[in-house]
Amino acid sequence: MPVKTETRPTAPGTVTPKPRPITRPADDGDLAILGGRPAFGRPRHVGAPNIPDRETLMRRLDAVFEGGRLSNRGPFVRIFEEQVTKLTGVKHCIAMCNGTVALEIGARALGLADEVIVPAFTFVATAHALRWQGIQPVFCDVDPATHNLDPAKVEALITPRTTGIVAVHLWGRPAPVAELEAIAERRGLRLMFDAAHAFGCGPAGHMIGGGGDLEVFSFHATKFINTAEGGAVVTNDDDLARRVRLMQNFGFTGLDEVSALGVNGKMNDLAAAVGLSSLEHLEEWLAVNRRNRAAWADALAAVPGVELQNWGRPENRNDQYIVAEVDAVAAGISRDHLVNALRAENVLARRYFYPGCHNMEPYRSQPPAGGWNLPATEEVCRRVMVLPTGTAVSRSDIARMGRLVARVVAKGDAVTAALEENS
Ligand code: T4K
Repeated sequence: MPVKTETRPTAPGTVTPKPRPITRPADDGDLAILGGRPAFGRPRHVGAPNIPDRETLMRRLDAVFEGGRLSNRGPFVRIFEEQVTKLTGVKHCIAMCNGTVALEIGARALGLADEVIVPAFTFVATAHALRWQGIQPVFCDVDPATHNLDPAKVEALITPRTTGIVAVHLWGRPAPVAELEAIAERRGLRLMFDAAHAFGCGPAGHMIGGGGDLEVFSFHATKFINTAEGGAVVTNDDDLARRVRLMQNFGFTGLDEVSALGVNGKMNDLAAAVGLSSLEHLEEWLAVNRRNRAAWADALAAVPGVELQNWGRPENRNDQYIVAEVDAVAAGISRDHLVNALRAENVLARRYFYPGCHNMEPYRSQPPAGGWNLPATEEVCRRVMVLPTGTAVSRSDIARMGRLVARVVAKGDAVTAALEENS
């Protein structure tokens, strides 16, 4: 095979990669996809939960049961909310049962209706939270360098029916907050940030959370700070906070008094106990995320066509996702074949957020006249591969997984032939 060099065009904000020859890794046995044994006996996941110190957690759970207050804003939920406001520097935090319901309530409290501009390159919950209440998501393209909404393309989609913008801080890297706030203000639109990935981005007191009208965190098990299931709305707007809290608790304003339409979006106290115990590890787990990212950067440095997404100032990111882009030409293997070969080794890489919300139902069946125009989203959907990280993954695991990526790439033709023969 000829020596390949990196030929990928660079996007603004990325460092120009140097051409580099393929280095052939030592071959230790056949790849699983070629008939060998899987390299890992136990799967390595993208979203394996970080588990807080169990003794402290068990003491908190005991206290919940002893106190007999399991839900309806018990003491642990209140402390959790306080801690989130302190860390983020945002005035109000309303803890929720999950991020999706938090987005739904946030959208409703903001009065979003008709059309709302949203990226298609996100977890489908961002779009579903709108559509669930009859709002039409209008999918906007992303910046291929950052994977976040492209403000210039947002402007072009605004119509008289547009009521708001929902931006996502994808992968735990800030979206262009100031630019989007300027557009929202100029055009009289509401602005909500889906910050499901973005807890702990930035230093304490200046963390992501105070952008737009409100922001929404997820504390799902797969997030690096988790409450098993959970989420939160954070906002600096007193009136909005009051409305969100009302909506989250059936609209109750007194024991027997309901003064607004509401649902049940409450976080329970067992979840908050998990959250508080997780928050005690915040700095430690951020350090693990950064350590793992550095280990992945080393492990992939010599692999042609597999590039770690490197956008954003390191101190502003939480690095909870390890996102690589695969250039099929430079790598000599497609992203999908690479992912499948790794999965056969029990390295459970993911294609998040393939194929893009616009290619999922109900959006796929109801494109606008002329179809969706999302070339950067399509391209990113073809290239992205998310790799295992978190406290369940060690540095030596990453070195081994990196060698596996290199071996799959080095055997790209054989792996492709094997996968295509079996399809
Ligand atoms: N907005 C954005 C941008 C989001 O990414 C999300 C959620 C939301 C909104 C909505 O927030 P929530 O309502 O979920 O709070 C997972 C998560 O379920 C989802 O929370 C997350 N984003 C999304 C990116 O990832 P799946 O369908 O990929 O989950 P699943 O079951 O395949 O799990 C992922 C990996 O984690 C697997 O390899 C297994 C492993 N895992 C998972 C769980 C739950 C574990 O090892 N242990 C576990 O307990 O969606």
